[in-house]
Amino acid sequence: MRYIELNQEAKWISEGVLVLESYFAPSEIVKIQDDFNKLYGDSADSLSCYNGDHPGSDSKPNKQFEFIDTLPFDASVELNLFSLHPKLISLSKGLLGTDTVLLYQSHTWAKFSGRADYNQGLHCDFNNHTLTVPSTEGRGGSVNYLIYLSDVTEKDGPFRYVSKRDSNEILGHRCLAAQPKNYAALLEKEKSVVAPAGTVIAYTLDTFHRGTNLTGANSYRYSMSISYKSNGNDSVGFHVWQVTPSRNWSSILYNANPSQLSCLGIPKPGSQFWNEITIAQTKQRWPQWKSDPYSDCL
Ligand SMILES: O=C(O)CCC(=O)C(=O)O
Ligand SMILES: [Fe+2]
Repeated sequence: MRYIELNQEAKWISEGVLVLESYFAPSEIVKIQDDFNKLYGDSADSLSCYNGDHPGSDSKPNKQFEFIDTLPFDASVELNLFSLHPKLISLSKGLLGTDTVLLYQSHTWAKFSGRADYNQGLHCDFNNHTLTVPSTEGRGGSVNYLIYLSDVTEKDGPFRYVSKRDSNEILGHRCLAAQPKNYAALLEKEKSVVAPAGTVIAYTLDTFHRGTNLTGANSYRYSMSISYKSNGNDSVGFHVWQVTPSRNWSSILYNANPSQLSCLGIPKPGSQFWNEITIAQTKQRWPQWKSDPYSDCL
């Protein structure tokens, strides 16, 4: 089955970035935006929490990561299922070129003008996704998404990137860090993603990109950072979902379908893992989990 168009596939492989403008229609994100409003408001003044650390990271607290939350969210079922949206799963299958994909990162992120310095240097996102380096094989086995959940103009801190074609030309093939001598040339090639809410930016772990400052007087930017990988790609990871069993996983467990649950590592119906014992005990743990598709395959 083909999940993405051939021209999208070619662009993804040659450029390392695919921008899908308005991939989610306004009606598909209205509830998500409502949740962002409840979680973060449209100005940092309404918020009191200060976390300031990139979840899962050992870097020093950094204010640009202040308003980040990790799945599962203290929010609606819709937001909790958004990173498992069937359209995102099939896009991931297309980009990764495989039928079995895993969700390995899911964050909400709100930024507010004047609240922090969101300007980043051009970088590749691999050092907190793998202990080695991005794979050179085929499509690299993982995809990062930045999904805009508010309209992003040039004043709202747009994501900027340099296509792999351009960075390869400037830095040489497969360079993962720019040097002062070629940084200006790289910056000259960067493209800004000015796009409406619902836009999906897919990028590889070896693509140069950066966050930028919000320069509007009262700007805010809502986004989600989501990553998928091919099943079996053990060298890449970010969250270990089961490390937070006391958080509210039930809205996901009770509402996601088997295909969505499989992206969290829950074996699909028909898998050897499932038998009368494992189904009954999983049902005890999650009483409203819909076990029929699993029992039907025994
Ligand atoms: O938020 C953005 O536009 C990009 C952020 C980013 O690249 C990062 O934090 O690694
Ligand atoms: Fe990044």
